[in-house]
Amino acid sequence: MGTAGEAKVELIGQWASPFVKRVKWVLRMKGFEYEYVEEDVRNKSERLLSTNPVHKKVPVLVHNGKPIAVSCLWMILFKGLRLAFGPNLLKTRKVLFLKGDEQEEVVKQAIEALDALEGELNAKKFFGGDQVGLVDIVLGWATIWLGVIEEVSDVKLFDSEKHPSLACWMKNFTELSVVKEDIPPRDQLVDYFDKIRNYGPSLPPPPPPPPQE
Ligand SMILES: N[C@@H](CCC(=O)N[C@@H](CS)C(=O)NCC(=O)O)C(=O)O
Repeated sequence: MGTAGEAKVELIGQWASPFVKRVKWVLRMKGFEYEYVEEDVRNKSERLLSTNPVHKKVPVLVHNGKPIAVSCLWMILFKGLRLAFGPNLLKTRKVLFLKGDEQEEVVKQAIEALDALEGELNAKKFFGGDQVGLVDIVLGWATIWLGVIEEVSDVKLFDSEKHPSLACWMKNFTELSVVKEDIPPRDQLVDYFDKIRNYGPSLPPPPPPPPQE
């Protein structure tokens, strides 16, 4: 069991989830110790169902036995980000499940979002300047999962020539020790999301074993 001062902190997560990774990044950057509990999202544990009875999703942060509504926190942030950057980059995930015209429309929106982020970064190291901040953490999934989505969906979203600031940011972000130490193996992510694409989001086949914590 992890501790933060006298507090006991647990994170219920799943190895391939970008949402879970965000929470891990924050906890690690802030120096909190925590216990990580891997969840099988296809065969949800009593613990997950009792700590997140409404959404039944990971991540769930449990602080001194009390679950914290992580989703609510991120929803507030996403709202702010949507306002700041126009089309939500997170919609990119939909590319995985779409084909034809519908997929093309989401691809167009994702590229617009990347263009807006490129303008926002404007050669800065991180979105807030020299120091990594919450915007980087919220968007940080893109440094790992965007390429996976592109590969699995056979689409091109990110272009390092058109998005040079984002290319540098991706490198800067993935070089942070808290990020670098905990990147899931790319081939396992591709395999996992390929299965999700083929079987649908709600019924993926068994995931591969999680990489070592
Ligand atoms: N907005 C939610 C999204 C969480 C989410 O979608 N988690 C996925 C894993 S990436 C999950 O638990 N899926 C299980 C399910 O849909 O039943 C949050 O930020 O907590």
